[in-house]
Amino acid sequence: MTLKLFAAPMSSAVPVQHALAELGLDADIVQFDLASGEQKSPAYLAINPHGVVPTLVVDGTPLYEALAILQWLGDRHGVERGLWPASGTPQRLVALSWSTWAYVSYGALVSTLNFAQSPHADPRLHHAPLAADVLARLDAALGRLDAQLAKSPFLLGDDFSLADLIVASVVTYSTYCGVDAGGHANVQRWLQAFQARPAYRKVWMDEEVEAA
Ligand SMILES: N[C@@H](CCC(=O)N[C@@H](CS)C(=O)NCC(=O)O)C(=O)O
Repeated sequence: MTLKLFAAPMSSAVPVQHALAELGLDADIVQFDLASGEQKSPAYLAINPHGVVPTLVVDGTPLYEALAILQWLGDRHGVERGLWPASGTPQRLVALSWSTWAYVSYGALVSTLNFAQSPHADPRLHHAPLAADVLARLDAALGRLDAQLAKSPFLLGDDFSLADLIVASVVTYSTYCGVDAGGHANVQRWLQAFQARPAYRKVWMDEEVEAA
């Protein structure tokens, strides 16, 4: 199987690079400079019509949307490595529920927060009451995640899985957007375990070197 990943520094492609490293998979990685607009070239739009990264090309077929890529990596390569639950198990349902929650439900709130207050968003869209309301909703969401993590060290039990990678990647990103996870002790403990993983440290250290 050949894998080619279109990525960019400090982007939604980094969790995919982290997952590839956790799985020990080799991929040909093409790093775009998003500021130069390479992702809008006709050649790339023929691969991903949305003109964004990441795209993972699997034996010539493009797969896009970070969540879809990560869930596919779990299905195709994670089960045999003990990093994703087998199809038909209750744990698979837990993995799909939390990973989709992170990108879709929690992620929608983070996007709204960015529109409402991010220095990178159009200031005409800024809205302090909306930002405050969304921050309260995000805090409540983290409270529910905290309750799940009170039951076991990781989302699926005693061992780290790609479900943790997916959810913790989104939660870590949200902390860079202004979400304070400090009031949630189980989330804190779990984020520290996630960020201490050698594959996480390697991928992010490479990112920092590239961005410097
Ligand atoms: N929902 C998409 C979001 C992809 C996305 O917006 N990627 C950004 C980088 S984080 C991008 O490529 N931006 C370039 C652009 O919009 O031109 C996913 O999860 O894959």
